[in-house]
Amino acid sequence: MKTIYNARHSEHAAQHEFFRGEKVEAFEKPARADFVLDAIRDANFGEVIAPTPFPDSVVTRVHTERYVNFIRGAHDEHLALGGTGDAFPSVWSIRGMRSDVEPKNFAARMGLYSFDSGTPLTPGAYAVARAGADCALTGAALLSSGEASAFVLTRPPGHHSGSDFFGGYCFLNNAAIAAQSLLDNGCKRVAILDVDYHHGNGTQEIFYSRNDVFFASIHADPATDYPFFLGNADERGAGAGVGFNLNLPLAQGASPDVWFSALDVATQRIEAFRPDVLIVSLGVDTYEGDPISHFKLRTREDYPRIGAAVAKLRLPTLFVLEGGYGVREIGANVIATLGGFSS
Ligand code: SP5
Ligand code: ZN
Repeated sequence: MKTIYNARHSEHAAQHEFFRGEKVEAFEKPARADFVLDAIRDANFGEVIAPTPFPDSVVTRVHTERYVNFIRGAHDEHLALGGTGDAFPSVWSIRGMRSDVEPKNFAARMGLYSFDSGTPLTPGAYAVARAGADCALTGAALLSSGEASAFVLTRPPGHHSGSDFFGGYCFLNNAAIAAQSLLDNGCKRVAILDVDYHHGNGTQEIFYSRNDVFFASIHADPATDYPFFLGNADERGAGAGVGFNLNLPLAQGASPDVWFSALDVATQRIEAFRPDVLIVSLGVDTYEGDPISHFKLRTREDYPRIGAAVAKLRLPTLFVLEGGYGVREIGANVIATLGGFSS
C-alpha cells in the first residue's frame, strides 16, 4: 500500500490551544505525523510518495469559495491587525443571529467560519491543510487508476471541518474532498467509515442531504464528548439523504467488545449500500492510552482487527489519518490497522 505523505505538515505547529479558558499544550502536533512516518518506514510498509497538486476548484466542490477565500488569507489578516502568534476565534453567531451576511470585521469572520476556540490558526495552517487535501486527492486518484488501497498521511486532520467552517484541529475535510473527487471521476457511490474517537461532524454536515455518500461513524456519545452538538443516533440524513447517515455513539469507557459490535453494524450497513469505494477516516484516539479520549482499544489486539474487518468488505479503500494524540504509540496503532487490512 502506498502512503501519500504531506512533507509540509511541520509548518503547522501550534504551541497552545485553549481548554476551559486556560492555555494548555497543543495536542495536535507535528510529532504525530513524524511517528507515523517512522513506523511506516520501519515496517517497510510500502512506498512513501509526495502528493501531486490539484486546483482549488476541486477543493471548492466540498468547501464554499467564501470559506476557502477567508481561511487562505486569515492569518495574514491577523498579522496586519497587529496580531502575534496563532489566531483564535472569540465570538460566534448563535441562534437568532445571522450567518448569511459576512461581516467586515476579522474577529467576526473568524467566528462565522469556526465552531470552537480549540483550533489554533497558525501561520502555516492553510498551506499545510491545502497540501493535505492534495495528498487526499492523490490517494483518490490512485484508487481511480486501479490501486486497491492507499494511506493518506497528513495533518492537520479533516473530519471536523464542514463546508464552511474549521474546528476540532481541522481546516479542510480531506476525506470529504477525496470522496467528492472519486464521485466526480466516475464512482457512483462512496462510503465513509469514521472510526476516530470523535464524531466526524464536518463530514456528516457535508453529505447529510445526499444519497451518493454513505457516512458511518463510531464515536463517543456527544452528550459527554466533543464535538457535543452533533453525532446522535437519531441523525439519519435529510431529504434525499435520509438513511445514508449512520451514527453509532458509545459511552465513555466502552470496551473493545462493544466497540467491535458497533463496527459490525457499520460494516453491514456499508455492504448493503454497495459502494464502489470506501474511505476510512482513521483516527487512533480510540487507543487506551490516548490523553484526551476514553475508549480502550489496544495496539496488538484491536487495531489489526479493524484493518481485517475493513478488508472483509473487499472494496478499494483509502485510509485518511484523523486524530490520535498518544504520540509515542500513534505509529504502532496506525501500522497495526493498515497491517491488519493488508495481511
Ligand atoms: C481530529 C480530532 O480528533 N479532533 C479532536 C478535537 C478535540 N478538541 C477538544 C480537546 C479537548 C482537550 N481536553 C484536554 C483535557 C486535558 N486533560
Ligand atoms: Zn478525534
